Amino acid sequence: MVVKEVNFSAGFSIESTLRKRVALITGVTGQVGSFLAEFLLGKGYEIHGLIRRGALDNTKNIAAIKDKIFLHYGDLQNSNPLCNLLYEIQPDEVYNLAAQSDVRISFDIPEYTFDITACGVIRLLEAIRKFSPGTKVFQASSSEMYGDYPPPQSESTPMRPQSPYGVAKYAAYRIMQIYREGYGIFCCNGILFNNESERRGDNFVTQKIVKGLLDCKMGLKKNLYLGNLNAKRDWGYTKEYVSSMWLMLQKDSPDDYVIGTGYAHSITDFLKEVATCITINWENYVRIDQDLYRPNEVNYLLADPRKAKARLGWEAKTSFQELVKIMVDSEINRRGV
Ligand code: NAP
Ligand code: F7E
Repeated sequence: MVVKEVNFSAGFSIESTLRKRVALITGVTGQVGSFLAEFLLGKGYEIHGLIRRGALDNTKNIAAIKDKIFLHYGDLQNSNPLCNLLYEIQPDEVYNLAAQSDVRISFDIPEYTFDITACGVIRLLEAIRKFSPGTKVFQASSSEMYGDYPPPQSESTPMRPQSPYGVAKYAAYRIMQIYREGYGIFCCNGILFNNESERRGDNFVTQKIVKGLLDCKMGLKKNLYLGNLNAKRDWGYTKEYVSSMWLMLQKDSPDDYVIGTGYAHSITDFLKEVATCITINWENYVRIDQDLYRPNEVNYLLADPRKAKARLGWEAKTSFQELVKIMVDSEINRRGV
Protein backbone atom coordinates (compact mmCIF):
# COMPACT_ATOMS: atom_id res chain seq x y z
CA MET A 1 0.00 0.00 0.00
CA VAL A 2 1.27 3.51 -0.81
CA VAL A 3 1.29 5.67 2.30
CA LYS A 4 0.74 9.33 1.59
CA GLU A 5 1.47 12.45 3.56
CA VAL A 6 -1.32 14.56 5.01
CA ASN A 7 -0.06 17.94 3.88
CA PHE A 8 -2.27 20.80 2.77
CA SER A 9 0.42 23.25 1.86
CA ALA A 10 3.17 21.41 0.04
CA GLY A 11 1.44 20.87 -3.30
CA PHE A 12 2.48 17.45 -4.63
CA SER A 13 4.60 15.07 -2.56
CA ILE A 14 7.63 13.31 -4.12
CA GLU A 15 5.71 10.06 -4.17
CA SER A 16 2.82 11.60 -6.09
CA THR A 17 5.12 13.04 -8.75
CA LEU A 18 6.34 9.52 -9.54
CA ARG A 19 2.95 8.12 -10.39
CA LYS A 20 -0.25 9.29 -12.03
CA ARG A 21 -2.53 11.20 -9.74
CA VAL A 22 -5.56 9.11 -8.80
CA ALA A 23 -9.12 10.43 -8.58
CA LEU A 24 -12.26 8.66 -7.41
CA ILE A 25 -15.54 10.06 -8.74
CA THR A 26 -18.84 9.02 -7.23
CA GLY A 27 -21.80 9.77 -9.51
CA VAL A 28 -19.54 9.30 -12.55
CA THR A 29 -22.50 8.27 -14.72
CA GLY A 30 -24.33 11.58 -14.12
CA GLN A 31 -24.02 14.71 -16.19
CA VAL A 32 -21.47 16.41 -13.90
CA GLY A 33 -19.50 13.22 -13.18
CA SER A 34 -19.09 12.35 -16.84
CA PHE A 35 -17.77 15.80 -17.75
CA LEU A 36 -15.45 15.76 -14.74
CA ALA A 37 -14.05 12.34 -15.72
CA GLU A 38 -13.28 13.66 -19.22
CA PHE A 39 -11.65 16.76 -17.76
CA LEU A 40 -9.44 14.78 -15.35
CA LEU A 41 -8.45 12.29 -18.05
CA GLY A 42 -7.22 15.31 -20.01
CA LYS A 43 -5.06 16.21 -17.00
CA GLY A 44 -3.49 12.74 -16.98
CA TYR A 45 -5.30 11.33 -13.92
CA GLU A 46 -6.03 7.67 -13.32
CA ILE A 47 -9.80 7.74 -12.85
CA HIS A 48 -11.89 5.41 -10.71
CA GLY A 49 -15.65 5.70 -10.77
CA LEU A 50 -18.21 4.36 -8.31
CA ILE A 51 -21.14 2.91 -10.20
CA ARG A 52 -24.49 1.44 -9.12
CA ARG A 53 -25.65 -1.79 -10.61
CA GLY A 54 -28.92 -1.25 -12.40
CA ALA A 55 -31.20 -3.50 -14.38
CA LEU A 56 -30.55 -1.33 -17.41
CA ASP A 57 -27.30 0.16 -18.64
CA ASN A 58 -26.66 3.55 -17.02
CA THR A 59 -23.31 4.30 -18.67
CA LYS A 60 -24.56 6.32 -21.66
CA ASN A 61 -22.77 9.49 -20.49
CA ILE A 62 -19.42 7.71 -20.11
CA ALA A 63 -19.68 5.48 -23.19
CA ALA A 64 -16.80 7.29 -24.92
CA ILE A 65 -14.39 6.96 -21.97
CA LYS A 66 -15.52 3.70 -20.36
CA ASP A 67 -12.41 1.86 -21.52
CA LYS A 68 -10.11 4.52 -20.09
CA ILE A 69 -11.40 4.50 -16.51
CA PHE A 70 -11.81 1.93 -13.73
CA LEU A 71 -15.40 1.30 -12.64
CA HIS A 72 -16.27 -0.19 -9.26
CA TYR A 73 -19.71 -1.31 -8.18
CA GLY A 74 -20.89 0.37 -5.01
CA ASP A 75 -23.54 2.56 -3.49
CA LEU A 76 -23.44 5.43 -1.02
CA GLN A 77 -25.95 3.42 1.02
CA ASN A 78 -23.32 0.86 1.85
CA SER A 79 -20.12 1.58 3.86
CA ASN A 80 -18.08 -1.58 3.28
CA PRO A 81 -17.40 -1.20 -0.45
CA LEU A 82 -16.49 2.45 0.14
CA CYS A 83 -13.99 1.48 2.84
CA ASN A 84 -12.49 -1.25 0.64
CA LEU A 85 -12.21 1.09 -2.32
CA LEU A 86 -10.54 3.87 -0.35
CA TYR A 87 -8.12 1.38 1.22
CA GLU A 88 -7.24 -0.18 -2.14
CA ILE A 89 -6.86 2.81 -4.40
CA GLN A 90 -5.69 5.52 -1.93
CA PRO A 91 -6.93 8.29 -4.21
CA ASP A 92 -5.31 11.72 -4.19
CA GLU A 93 -8.73 13.27 -4.75
CA VAL A 94 -12.33 12.18 -4.25
CA TYR A 95 -15.15 14.02 -5.99
CA ASN A 96 -18.49 13.20 -4.41
CA LEU A 97 -21.13 13.83 -7.06
CA ALA A 98 -23.45 10.96 -6.20
CA ALA A 99 -26.83 11.99 -4.79
CA GLN A 100 -30.56 11.63 -5.16
CA SER A 101 -30.40 14.93 -7.03
CA ASP A 102 -34.04 15.60 -7.95
CA VAL A 103 -35.59 18.24 -5.69
CA ARG A 104 -39.21 17.43 -6.63
CA ILE A 105 -38.71 13.71 -6.05
CA SER A 106 -37.10 14.42 -2.66
CA PHE A 107 -40.59 15.34 -1.40
CA ASP A 108 -41.81 11.86 -2.43
CA ILE A 109 -38.84 9.95 -0.97
CA PRO A 110 -37.43 12.18 1.79
CA GLU A 111 -35.98 9.39 3.88
CA TYR A 112 -34.15 7.79 0.95
CA THR A 113 -32.95 11.22 -0.21
CA PHE A 114 -31.49 11.96 3.21
CA ASP A 115 -29.88 8.54 3.43
CA ILE A 116 -28.00 8.94 0.14
CA THR A 117 -27.46 12.67 -0.07
CA ALA A 118 -26.54 13.30 3.59
CA CYS A 119 -25.69 9.98 5.30
CA GLY A 120 -23.87 8.86 2.14
CA VAL A 121 -21.41 11.71 2.65
CA ILE A 122 -20.82 10.64 6.25
CA ARG A 123 -20.12 7.08 5.05
CA LEU A 124 -17.67 8.37 2.46
CA LEU A 125 -15.91 10.71 4.89
CA GLU A 126 -15.60 7.95 7.49
CA ALA A 127 -14.02 5.68 4.87
CA ILE A 128 -11.58 8.48 4.03
CA ARG A 129 -10.83 9.28 7.67
CA LYS A 130 -10.09 5.66 8.50
CA PHE A 131 -8.38 4.40 5.35
CA SER A 132 -7.06 7.32 3.31
CA PRO A 133 -6.88 10.49 5.46
CA GLY A 134 -4.56 12.30 3.07
CA THR A 135 -7.19 12.24 0.32
CA LYS A 136 -8.65 15.60 -0.68
CA VAL A 137 -12.45 15.68 -0.97
CA PHE A 138 -14.80 17.72 -3.11
CA GLN A 139 -18.50 17.72 -2.20
CA ALA A 140 -21.16 18.83 -4.69
CA SER A 141 -23.13 21.16 -2.45
CA SER A 142 -26.11 22.99 -3.83
CA SER A 143 -27.66 26.45 -4.11
CA GLU A 144 -30.86 24.70 -3.01
CA MET A 145 -29.40 25.01 0.53
CA TYR A 146 -30.16 28.76 0.49
CA GLY A 147 -33.86 28.02 0.12
CA ASP A 148 -35.93 31.18 0.49
CA TYR A 149 -33.08 33.48 1.52
CA PRO A 150 -33.14 36.46 -0.88
CA PRO A 151 -30.55 36.74 -3.68
CA PRO A 152 -27.76 37.20 -4.48
CA GLN A 153 -26.34 34.25 -2.52
CA SER A 154 -22.66 34.07 -1.54
CA GLU A 155 -20.59 31.88 0.78
CA SER A 156 -21.71 34.00 3.77
CA THR A 157 -25.45 34.01 2.98
CA PRO A 158 -27.55 32.20 5.64
CA MET A 159 -29.04 28.89 4.54
CA ARG A 160 -32.74 28.15 4.87
CA PRO A 161 -33.37 25.02 2.78
CA GLN A 162 -36.96 24.43 1.68
CA SER A 163 -36.90 20.82 0.48
CA PRO A 164 -35.78 17.44 1.85
CA TYR A 165 -33.05 17.54 -0.79
CA GLY A 166 -31.93 20.99 0.39
CA VAL A 167 -31.83 19.86 4.01
CA ALA A 168 -29.83 16.75 3.09
CA LYS A 169 -27.33 18.82 1.10
CA TYR A 170 -27.06 21.26 4.01
CA ALA A 171 -26.32 18.41 6.44
CA ALA A 172 -23.63 17.11 4.08
CA TYR A 173 -22.16 20.61 3.69
CA ARG A 174 -21.85 21.00 7.47
CA ILE A 175 -20.41 17.52 7.90
CA MET A 176 -17.73 18.40 5.34
CA GLN A 177 -16.83 21.49 7.39
CA ILE A 178 -16.75 19.43 10.60
CA TYR A 179 -14.37 16.83 9.10
CA ARG A 180 -12.22 19.70 7.81
CA GLU A 181 -12.06 21.51 11.13
CA GLY A 182 -12.20 18.50 13.45
CA TYR A 183 -10.00 15.97 11.65
CA GLY A 184 -7.90 18.16 9.36
CA ILE A 185 -9.18 16.44 6.21
CA PHE A 186 -8.92 18.54 3.06
CA CYS A 187 -12.66 19.02 2.47
CA CYS A 188 -14.08 21.54 -0.03
CA ASN A 189 -17.72 22.36 -0.71
CA GLY A 190 -18.52 23.65 -4.18
CA ILE A 191 -21.87 25.39 -3.78
CA LEU A 192 -23.09 24.69 -7.28
CA PHE A 193 -25.91 26.72 -8.76
CA ASN A 194 -28.03 25.04 -11.44
CA ASN A 195 -25.82 23.72 -14.19
CA GLU A 196 -27.17 22.14 -17.31
CA SER A 197 -25.90 20.46 -20.45
CA GLU A 198 -26.85 18.19 -23.31
CA ARG A 199 -26.45 15.36 -20.73
CA ARG A 200 -29.03 16.78 -18.30
CA GLY A 201 -31.63 14.27 -17.10
CA ASP A 202 -35.08 14.47 -18.68
CA ASN A 203 -36.85 15.31 -15.39
CA PHE A 204 -35.15 18.65 -14.95
CA VAL A 205 -36.98 21.64 -16.33
CA THR A 206 -34.39 22.74 -18.92
CA GLN A 207 -34.12 19.38 -20.68
CA LYS A 208 -37.86 18.83 -20.30
CA ILE A 209 -38.51 22.11 -22.13
CA VAL A 210 -35.93 21.43 -24.89
CA LYS A 211 -37.27 17.94 -25.61
CA GLY A 212 -40.91 18.85 -25.00
CA LEU A 213 -41.02 21.86 -27.33
CA LEU A 214 -39.16 19.89 -30.01
CA ASP A 215 -41.76 17.11 -29.64
CA CYS A 216 -44.50 19.73 -30.13
CA LYS A 217 -42.73 21.24 -33.12
CA MET A 218 -42.39 17.79 -34.73
CA GLY A 219 -46.04 16.95 -34.02
CA LEU A 220 -45.11 14.14 -31.63
CA LYS A 221 -46.99 15.77 -28.74
CA LYS A 222 -49.81 18.27 -28.50
CA ASN A 223 -48.80 19.88 -25.21
CA LEU A 224 -45.96 20.36 -22.76
CA TYR A 225 -47.08 20.32 -19.11
CA LEU A 226 -45.10 22.40 -16.62
CA GLY A 227 -45.43 23.75 -13.08
CA ASN A 228 -44.27 27.13 -11.74
CA LEU A 229 -42.95 29.27 -14.61
CA ASN A 230 -41.98 32.22 -12.39
CA ALA A 231 -39.12 30.69 -10.43
CA LYS A 232 -35.68 32.07 -11.31
CA ARG A 233 -32.47 30.10 -11.55
CA ASP A 234 -28.81 30.91 -12.21
CA TRP A 235 -28.20 28.47 -15.06
CA GLY A 236 -24.66 27.70 -16.27
CA TYR A 237 -23.00 25.12 -18.49
CA THR A 238 -21.87 21.99 -16.60
CA LYS A 239 -18.91 21.31 -18.88
CA GLU A 240 -17.15 24.45 -17.71
CA TYR A 241 -18.15 24.02 -14.03
CA VAL A 242 -16.03 20.89 -13.51
CA SER A 243 -12.72 22.75 -13.71
CA SER A 244 -13.74 24.77 -10.63
CA MET A 245 -13.98 21.51 -8.64
CA TRP A 246 -10.46 20.53 -9.58
CA LEU A 247 -9.13 24.04 -8.90
CA MET A 248 -10.53 23.93 -5.35
CA LEU A 249 -8.54 20.79 -4.61
CA GLN A 250 -5.31 22.30 -5.97
CA LYS A 251 -5.32 25.18 -3.46
CA ASP A 252 -3.01 25.20 -0.44
CA SER A 253 -5.91 25.01 1.99
CA PRO A 254 -9.48 23.74 1.78
CA ASP A 255 -12.43 26.14 1.56
CA ASP A 256 -16.00 26.53 0.25
CA TYR A 257 -16.87 28.33 -2.98
CA VAL A 258 -20.04 29.47 -4.75
CA ILE A 259 -20.03 28.38 -8.39
CA GLY A 260 -22.49 30.11 -10.70
CA THR A 261 -22.79 32.71 -13.44
CA GLY A 262 -24.13 35.75 -11.56
CA TYR A 263 -27.17 35.95 -13.88
CA ALA A 264 -30.66 34.56 -13.28
CA HIS A 265 -33.56 33.81 -15.61
CA SER A 266 -37.10 32.56 -15.11
CA ILE A 267 -38.58 29.35 -16.49
CA THR A 268 -40.56 31.57 -18.87
CA ASP A 269 -37.27 33.09 -20.10
CA PHE A 270 -35.98 29.59 -20.79
CA LEU A 271 -39.16 28.70 -22.69
CA LYS A 272 -38.88 31.86 -24.79
CA GLU A 273 -35.23 31.22 -25.62
CA VAL A 274 -35.86 27.63 -26.74
CA ALA A 275 -38.90 28.77 -28.72
CA THR A 276 -36.77 31.37 -30.52
CA CYS A 277 -34.14 28.73 -31.36
CA ILE A 278 -36.64 26.34 -32.93
CA THR A 279 -39.18 28.93 -34.17
CA ILE A 280 -42.32 27.91 -32.35
CA ASN A 281 -44.98 29.85 -30.44
CA TRP A 282 -44.57 28.20 -27.01
CA GLU A 283 -47.80 29.66 -25.61
CA ASN A 284 -49.78 27.51 -28.03
CA TYR A 285 -48.38 24.34 -26.46
CA VAL A 286 -47.47 24.92 -22.80
CA ARG A 287 -50.10 24.01 -20.20
CA ILE A 288 -49.82 24.43 -16.44
CA ASP A 289 -50.25 21.32 -14.32
CA GLN A 290 -50.76 22.14 -10.62
CA ASP A 291 -49.36 18.71 -9.71
CA LEU A 292 -45.98 19.85 -11.00
CA TYR A 293 -45.81 22.61 -8.39
CA ARG A 294 -43.72 21.71 -5.35
CA PRO A 295 -45.02 21.68 -1.77
CA ASN A 296 -42.36 24.34 -1.11
CA GLU A 297 -40.75 26.38 -3.85
CA VAL A 298 -37.39 28.12 -4.01
CA ASN A 299 -38.22 31.24 -5.97
CA TYR A 300 -35.00 33.00 -6.74
CA LEU A 301 -31.44 31.69 -6.88
CA LEU A 302 -28.68 33.99 -8.08
CA ALA A 303 -25.01 33.33 -7.44
CA ASP A 304 -22.48 35.83 -6.22
CA PRO A 305 -19.43 33.99 -7.61
CA ARG A 306 -16.82 36.67 -6.84
CA LYS A 307 -14.82 34.52 -4.42
CA ALA A 308 -14.32 31.78 -7.03
CA LYS A 309 -13.10 34.36 -9.52
CA ALA A 310 -10.75 36.05 -7.05
CA ARG A 311 -9.28 32.93 -5.44
CA LEU A 312 -9.59 30.21 -8.08
CA GLY A 313 -9.41 32.36 -11.19
CA TRP A 314 -12.62 30.60 -12.29
CA GLU A 315 -15.61 32.23 -13.92
CA ALA A 316 -18.47 31.05 -16.09
CA LYS A 317 -18.05 31.95 -19.74
CA THR A 318 -21.06 30.38 -21.47
CA SER A 319 -24.03 32.76 -21.64
CA PHE A 320 -27.64 31.77 -21.05
CA GLN A 321 -28.36 32.07 -24.79
CA GLU A 322 -25.34 29.91 -25.66
CA LEU A 323 -26.34 27.27 -23.11
CA VAL A 324 -29.84 27.00 -24.56
CA LYS A 325 -28.41 26.73 -28.07
CA ILE A 326 -25.99 23.96 -27.01
CA MET A 327 -28.86 21.94 -25.55
CA VAL A 328 -31.20 22.53 -28.50
CA ASP A 329 -28.55 21.79 -31.16
CA SER A 330 -27.53 18.61 -29.38
CA GLU A 331 -31.10 17.35 -29.23
CA ILE A 332 -31.71 18.22 -32.89
CA ASN A 333 -28.53 16.32 -33.85
CA ARG A 334 -29.53 13.35 -31.72
CA ARG A 335 -32.88 13.17 -33.52
CA GLY A 336 -31.22 13.63 -36.89
CA VAL A 337 -33.68 16.37 -37.94
P1 NAP B 1 -27.30 13.38 -11.81
O1 NAP B 1 -27.14 13.48 -13.29
O2 NAP B 1 -28.61 13.06 -11.21
O3 NAP B 1 -26.21 12.32 -11.30
C1 NAP B 1 -26.29 11.74 -10.04
C2 NAP B 1 -25.30 10.61 -9.96
O4 NAP B 1 -25.38 10.02 -8.65
C3 NAP B 1 -25.55 9.48 -10.97
O5 NAP B 1 -24.32 9.00 -11.44
C4 NAP B 1 -26.23 8.41 -10.10
O6 NAP B 1 -26.02 7.10 -10.57
C5 NAP B 1 -25.46 8.62 -8.80
N1 NAP B 1 -26.16 8.05 -7.64
C6 NAP B 1 -27.43 8.28 -7.26
N2 NAP B 1 -27.70 7.59 -6.15
C7 NAP B 1 -26.58 6.91 -5.83
C8 NAP B 1 -26.23 6.01 -4.79
N3 NAP B 1 -27.11 5.64 -3.86
N4 NAP B 1 -24.96 5.50 -4.74
C9 NAP B 1 -24.07 5.84 -5.70
N5 NAP B 1 -24.36 6.66 -6.73
C10 NAP B 1 -25.58 7.19 -6.78
O7 NAP B 1 -26.81 14.75 -11.12
P2 NAP B 1 -25.78 15.84 -11.65
O8 NAP B 1 -26.54 16.95 -12.28
O9 NAP B 1 -24.69 15.17 -12.39
O10 NAP B 1 -25.26 16.40 -10.26
C11 NAP B 1 -24.08 15.86 -9.66
C12 NAP B 1 -24.04 16.28 -8.20
O11 NAP B 1 -24.07 17.69 -8.08
C13 NAP B 1 -25.22 15.77 -7.37
O12 NAP B 1 -24.74 15.51 -6.07
C14 NAP B 1 -26.16 16.95 -7.33
O13 NAP B 1 -26.98 16.90 -6.18
C15 NAP B 1 -25.16 18.09 -7.25
N6 NAP B 1 -25.65 19.35 -7.78
C16 NAP B 1 -26.03 19.43 -9.08
C17 NAP B 1 -26.45 20.66 -9.58
C18 NAP B 1 -26.90 20.78 -11.00
O14 NAP B 1 -27.56 21.78 -11.31
N7 NAP B 1 -26.56 19.86 -11.87
C19 NAP B 1 -26.45 21.80 -8.75
C20 NAP B 1 -26.06 21.65 -7.43
C21 NAP B 1 -25.61 20.43 -6.96
P3 NAP B 1 -27.06 6.35 -11.55
O15 NAP B 1 -26.57 6.62 -12.94
O16 NAP B 1 -26.93 4.94 -11.15
O17 NAP B 1 -28.42 6.93 -11.28
O1 F7E C 1 -36.39 22.91 -11.41
C1 F7E C 1 -39.57 24.71 -11.93
C2 F7E C 1 -39.33 24.13 -10.55
O2 F7E C 1 -35.98 20.47 -11.35
C3 F7E C 1 -36.08 24.26 -11.65
C4 F7E C 1 -30.91 20.10 -9.42
O3 F7E C 1 -29.77 19.94 -10.23
O4 F7E C 1 -30.59 22.48 -9.30
C5 F7E C 1 -31.52 21.47 -9.67
O5 F7E C 1 -32.70 21.58 -8.90
C6 F7E C 1 -37.31 25.11 -11.45
C7 F7E C 1 -38.05 24.88 -10.13
O6 F7E C 1 -34.09 22.09 -10.88
C8 F7E C 1 -41.30 22.22 -13.88
O7 F7E C 1 -40.46 24.36 -9.70
C9 F7E C 1 -41.54 24.30 -13.40
O8 F7E C 1 -38.40 26.12 -9.58
O9 F7E C 1 -34.89 21.83 -13.17
P1 F7E C 1 -35.36 21.74 -11.77
P2 F7E C 1 -33.93 22.50 -9.34
O10 F7E C 1 -35.08 22.08 -8.54
O11 F7E C 1 -33.54 23.93 -9.28
C10 F7E C 1 -30.22 22.46 -7.91
C11 F7E C 1 -29.23 23.57 -7.69
C12 F7E C 1 -29.74 21.13 -7.48
O12 F7E C 1 -28.90 21.02 -6.60
C13 F7E C 1 -30.51 19.95 -7.96
O13 F7E C 1 -29.74 18.74 -7.84
O14 F7E C 1 -38.26 24.80 -12.48
N1 F7E C 1 -40.42 23.89 -12.79
N2 F7E C 1 -42.10 23.30 -14.08
C14 F7E C 1 -40.23 22.60 -13.06
N3 F7E C 1 -39.24 21.77 -12.70
C15 F7E C 1 -39.32 20.48 -13.17
N4 F7E C 1 -38.32 19.61 -12.83
N5 F7E C 1 -40.35 20.06 -13.96
C16 F7E C 1 -41.37 20.87 -14.35
O15 F7E C 1 -42.28 20.48 -15.06
